[in-house]
Amino acid sequence: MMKRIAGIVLSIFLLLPVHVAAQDDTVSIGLVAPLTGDQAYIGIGVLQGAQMAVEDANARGPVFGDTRIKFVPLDDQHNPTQAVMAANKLVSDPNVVGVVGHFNSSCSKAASSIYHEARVAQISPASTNPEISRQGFDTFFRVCATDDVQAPTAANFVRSKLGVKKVVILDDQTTYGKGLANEFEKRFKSLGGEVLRHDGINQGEKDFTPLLTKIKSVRPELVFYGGVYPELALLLRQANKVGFKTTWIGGDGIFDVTLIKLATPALTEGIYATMLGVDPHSLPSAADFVARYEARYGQIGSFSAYAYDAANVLIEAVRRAGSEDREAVLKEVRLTKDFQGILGPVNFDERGDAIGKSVGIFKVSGGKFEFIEEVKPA
Ligand code: ABU
Repeated sequence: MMKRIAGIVLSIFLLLPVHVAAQDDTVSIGLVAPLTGDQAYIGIGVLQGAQMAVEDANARGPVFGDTRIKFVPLDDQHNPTQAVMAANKLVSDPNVVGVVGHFNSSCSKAASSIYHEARVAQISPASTNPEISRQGFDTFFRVCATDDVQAPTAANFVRSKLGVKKVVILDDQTTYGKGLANEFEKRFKSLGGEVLRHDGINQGEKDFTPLLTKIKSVRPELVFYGGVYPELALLLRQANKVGFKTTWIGGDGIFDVTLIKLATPALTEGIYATMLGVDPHSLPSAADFVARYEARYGQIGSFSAYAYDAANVLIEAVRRAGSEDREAVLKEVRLTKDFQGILGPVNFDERGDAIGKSVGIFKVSGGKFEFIEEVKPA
């Protein structure tokens, strides 16, 4: 009998380390955004939002069994080549079941075929170009509105609310910037507006004064900018240098406090931007996240709450799948129904696009983006 008890005790003792090891089991979720370079501020906001979702989930306990979530952030520097390298790195790790990312449409699009081939769910918090979800990849999802909604909203506002007839359009020739600008042009012309010029710039370019001088000479009432904030900050500074004063509007890519810091509050005063919804500060559902984020990091990034929602959709899918099987997780992401995100319910259509997401219009006033109105989807 004593021998039997000793045997049981020994077996329990031998089993213990195995049990402890099982508690260290993880399933990995990737995050890819521009974490270095001139878009790092917005990218780090995305990283921090997703990271908080993972930390919150792990604080609640294992996602299934003894398994907790491991967070694997990678930097794509808003460069599609780097994005593909990051995607290849993530999918080569069999522990990775899903990815929050990327931020830039050009990067999300370039990486999407890698995730598709590897059956890894990709949920972008911010990539708004409509073409990404039209490639037929059942692995792509996003929690934000798309530019075929965002740009017409801007054009309607410019034409009807601001009463502007003659514009110049500038874009940064990226998947996002060009797509947004083209959609704006289409709707603006259909409303009887006139496009005096439509020019392309290059990301990373530093001297826009020759172009701005030409634009100044056609005297537009407004310039629509399709691109991200670093180049717009330079454009505004150099427009001031060449004595070109007009009204500017851009999309969610310019919606970042860094624009105001880089270009100065004075030169950004009165600039309009569309954003993919309302200010999270005004949403009771986002209050807890915003308070915790801002206590820890300072002002919430423009896409931090979107990243939090995207990561939580993915985490919830892993929980429902109860498995590290990529196909099982993917199936659960697809089955997402009325997920209660902090920015509102998340549902996907058959392409993986978010259903029912609105677009907000903001104006820089006193060094801050002030909310003007929300345009709900038709
Ligand atoms: N949607 C804003 C910037 C990210 C992108 O779509 O490229």
